[in-house]
Amino acid sequence: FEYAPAPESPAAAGDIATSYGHFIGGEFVDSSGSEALKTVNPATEQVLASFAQGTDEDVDRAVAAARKAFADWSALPGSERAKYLFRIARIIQERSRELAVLESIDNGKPIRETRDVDLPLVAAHFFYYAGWADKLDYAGYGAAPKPLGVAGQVIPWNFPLLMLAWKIAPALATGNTVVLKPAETTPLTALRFAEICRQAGLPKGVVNIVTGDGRTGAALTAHPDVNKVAFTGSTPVGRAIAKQLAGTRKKLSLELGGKAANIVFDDAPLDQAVEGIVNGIFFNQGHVCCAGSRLLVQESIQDELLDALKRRMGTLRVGDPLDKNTDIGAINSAEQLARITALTEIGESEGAERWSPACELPGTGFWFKPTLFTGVSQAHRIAQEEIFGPVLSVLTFRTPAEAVEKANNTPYGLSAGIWTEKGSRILWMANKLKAGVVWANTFNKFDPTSPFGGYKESGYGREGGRHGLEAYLDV
Ligand code: TXE
Repeated sequence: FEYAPAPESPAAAGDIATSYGHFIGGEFVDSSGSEALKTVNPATEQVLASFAQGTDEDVDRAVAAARKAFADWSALPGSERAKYLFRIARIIQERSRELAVLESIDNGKPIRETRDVDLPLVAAHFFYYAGWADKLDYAGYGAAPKPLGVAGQVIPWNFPLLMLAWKIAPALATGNTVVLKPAETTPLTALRFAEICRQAGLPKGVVNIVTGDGRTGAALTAHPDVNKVAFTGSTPVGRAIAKQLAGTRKKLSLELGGKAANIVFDDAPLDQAVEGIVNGIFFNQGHVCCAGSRLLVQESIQDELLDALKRRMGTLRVGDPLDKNTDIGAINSAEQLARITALTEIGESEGAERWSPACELPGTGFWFKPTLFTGVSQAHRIAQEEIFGPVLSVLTFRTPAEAVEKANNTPYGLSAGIWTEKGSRILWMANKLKAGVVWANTFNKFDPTSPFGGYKESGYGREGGRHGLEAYLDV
């Protein structure tokens, strides 16, 4: 592969401070405690910055600031709130190169993705929900739906800024105020977003960012003056939050794990399906809750499809996230790399056959080769558990009914993909699949107008679209 434009410069990420506090009441403030965490560039293992481990007192201050701001913010006409959201969206567009580079170095994902997927979608969510802010009466809820109050939002590390946008844009459009806790391995773009709130002149306290690990997250979700909790992350933590909130009057939405089936029928356009399979599992290193981590292939085309897939996997470039040619970047953390490694070892010990293309991995940093498991049966752990890495488990089926049965046979139900030329089969399958999103002849397509969320242990509530407003309104 010859075409190699110069890699993106880390300097384009702008100034990164050596240490960060929180963003509370419109100001950057120190933590009340002394504990600090570090965020590293997963491609180099170099420390990027240290940041505060939010204490109960910090969370308390942030919730108080959000409460104070709520009265005026919720009383603003929707058209006025919309102006702030439009302004934020435009600043994100103007600063998108800086944000894309910052996201790539803090998260490890390829610049091509942060530049072409994450950042455009982040802006799109603010534009989209800005459009709703003065039209809530038409959202299908009858006259004058009311905001809930202070939203406590906890997000993961796989799409740091995009998850922030999914949470903050609808909350603000509907008149709520926010305390958001980013993940402990990727706090930098959320802290940069705090600067953007200032640049947009957002009233103080409408958005507050408190950093820290799960302890800070638990303090936020448990806070008695939080009215609404929105969480994206692992199923065990989602379950713990649901228990914690039982008996309180807090409204809760959960977006948890997945184990999506990408189902390929013998009449599918194979080249297109191969691209969809590759995009489905290797996009964002497979750190995607809706990743197509199980390939269900119709038995008669198994050999042909797997040959084509292996050839395509052989062309994937793993390495420097800032290289514009890179397809698969760094695994986000040493912990996540250890989880992926452990589950793939279990896959081998359970008898599945493992294959990866020959590829050189950089010496430092956290990396994992694109990996394929064949001979996987439904009972195998690699067919049931979320690996959250670039690892695809292949199963086969003979009939559409068998494909549905296998696709639905996991505790999750977030997404699925179908590849076939038959429109009637797409509709039949989509009805039978227990998944919040079903893609047909494509995969991992996102749009702010479409609701996203899970069935079963993938969670409840929807983000995106008109349905995404519901999570932040009393009707
Ligand atoms: O998730 P956690 P981790 C899955 C994926 C991955 C696994 C572990 O399978 O391998 O989870 O990832 C905060 N109360 N997903 O450990 O712990 C935490 O600080 C409140 C799928 O990173 O769930 C972070 O901000 N908050 C997923 C966020 O929760 C708590 C995305 C997610 O961390 C908390 C991420 C607590 N008790 C992981 N404990 C998806 N659905 O996309 C932790 N947190």
